[in-house]
Amino acid sequence: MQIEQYKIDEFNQRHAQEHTRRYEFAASSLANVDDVLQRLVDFQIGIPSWALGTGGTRFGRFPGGGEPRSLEEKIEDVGLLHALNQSSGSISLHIPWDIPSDYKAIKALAAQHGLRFDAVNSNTFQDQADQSLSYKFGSMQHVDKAVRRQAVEHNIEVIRHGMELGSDALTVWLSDGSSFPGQLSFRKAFENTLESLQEVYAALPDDWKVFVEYKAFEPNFYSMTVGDWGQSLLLANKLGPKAYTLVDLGHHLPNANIEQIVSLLLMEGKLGGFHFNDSKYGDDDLTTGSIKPYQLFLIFSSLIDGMDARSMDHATSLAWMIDASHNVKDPLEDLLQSVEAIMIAYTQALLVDQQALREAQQENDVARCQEILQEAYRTDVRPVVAEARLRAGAALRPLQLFREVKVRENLVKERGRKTVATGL
Ligand code: RM4
Ligand code: MN
Ligand code: MN
Repeated sequence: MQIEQYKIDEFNQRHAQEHTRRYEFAASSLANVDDVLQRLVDFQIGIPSWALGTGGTRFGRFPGGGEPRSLEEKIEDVGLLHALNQSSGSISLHIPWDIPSDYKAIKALAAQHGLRFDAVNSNTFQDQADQSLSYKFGSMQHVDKAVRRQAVEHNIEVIRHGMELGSDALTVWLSDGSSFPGQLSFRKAFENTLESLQEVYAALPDDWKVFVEYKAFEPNFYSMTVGDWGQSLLLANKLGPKAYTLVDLGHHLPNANIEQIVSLLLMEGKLGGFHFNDSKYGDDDLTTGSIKPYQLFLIFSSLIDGMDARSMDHATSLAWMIDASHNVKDPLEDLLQSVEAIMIAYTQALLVDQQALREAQQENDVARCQEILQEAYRTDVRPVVAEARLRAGAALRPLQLFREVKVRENLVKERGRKTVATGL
């Protein structure tokens, strides 16, 4: 299915009057609205190929129908999102779930939808049917060198696929760790992991980055070998200038101060990318901004402060990606909501008067500091985000148009009710 531009324009026409009224009001209190709008148009979020179908929990899975059956259909789905919001301009692939059979054709299809390939992900947290050695007791940390070698070779193969598609980063998330005290030597596990990552690092093309993603728990519940940002940063520093830490919002222990973490990673020049999602308890992989929107805003505020301090381009210096799992919502609707929440938080963070904040900090004016942040957070920027979409040729209200043109119904008709996407 494709959404023709005239349908988007027609929809926008119908909502133009109301939008203009709301936008003019919002814009009247913004000093630099054109700059904000341009930043929003430029800001693109990577969509995870593994989250285009229904996820599930260990108790069950409730497929919704019309899920993408192939990499081509996954690209088509991201193309639909991008047509609706013009903010989902890339797709992040997971190997071996998404092995391309014809690179040229896949690249052409992505280009046709205005998409590029974001970081490619390796998978050594599952055993594949044709795999000779098991990852039951870890991959890069494994006590057996042959298992580690297999994990390294897989990562090098992932880099090769990525190179063919024009990606320029590899994300490594390891489920390695232990579930019981005494099961492994923390030091040995870390050293083995470092050695394996060094072998992968040696195979990285010059203009590539490797992102080391950390996670505090699950599937191992006593220790995770890359369990927090300290361990990831340690690895990234030892690996070299092409290695960075990747922050997944759901991978922290409860109440972790993520805005402080990103601030220090940026200070060290070692923040590489992001996996957006939201959670109440653990790695819940819920819609971004659905549970803790204020935290999301604070993270963005910290990011902007840190990026500006190093003169980093907001849109291109970090890899902005979503990592989610959809159990009760339509995956595409959920992703539209996540992108919207990210754009809102980014816009609000752009409104923070950083200069005034620094001054208030210098004077230890705690109340004023809070006022400055909350002034921005409590601004309704939705019309500004909508205006940026309008200027980019997208829909004023992506989710509403998604329903009006019956995207899901059409996908079910085309693909069937009982399709299962590879991925989570
Ligand atoms: C993990 C982690 C990784 C993702 C897998 C599927 O929890 O977040 O980023 O690749 O899930
Ligand atoms: Mn992740
Ligand atoms: Mn995760």
